[in-house]
Amino acid sequence: MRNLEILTFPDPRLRTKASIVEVFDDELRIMAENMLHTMYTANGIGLAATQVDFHKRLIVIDISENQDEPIFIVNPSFQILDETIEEYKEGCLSVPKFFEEIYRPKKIKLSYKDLDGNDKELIAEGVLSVCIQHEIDHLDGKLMVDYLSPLKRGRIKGKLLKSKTKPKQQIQQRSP
Ligand code: GNR
Ligand code: NI
Repeated sequence: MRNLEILTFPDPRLRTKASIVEVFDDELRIMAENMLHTMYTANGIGLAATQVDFHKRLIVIDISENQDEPIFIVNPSFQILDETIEEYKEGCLSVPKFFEEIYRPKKIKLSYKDLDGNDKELIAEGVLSVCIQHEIDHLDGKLMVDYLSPLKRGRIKGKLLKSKTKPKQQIQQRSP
């Protein structure tokens, strides 16, 4: 399995709108397995194909403690079952080290296809609901930071750009 590079904000490729998966072949399954491996290595609970520069509507999620309950989601869409807005302190592997309160509807019904093209549905609330909505946003080129004020978003952008252009300095600073 390959560990894929995760794009970070403000990389413009994160703004790409992913296209519908039409062919359910080995290429798709291999990409899904590589994404799962990449997500587990990064200790994430979800990963959208957009984040690894693959612009198809494919998501992997695993909210289990032991990284042993992966869900592979293709061509997702959802319906809101409970419009109550809940806040959750979200993180994103494409916005590393920042955690912000984001507000989303509480309960959803997700319709999707599995890796073999079979139709599936699931009802989600809590962290699973948050994660699904967060990942579908990625497929539409939308990021967690888009829900923040321009000021906050600008600060995060500045800090991430700085940490990217000065990698050596950053490593030296972290060494004892
Ligand atoms: O690993 C992740 N954790 C997380 C925590 C709260 C809300 C959403 C997430 S998703 C994130 C991984 C990621 O960036 N997925 O796109
Ligand atoms: Ni994310």
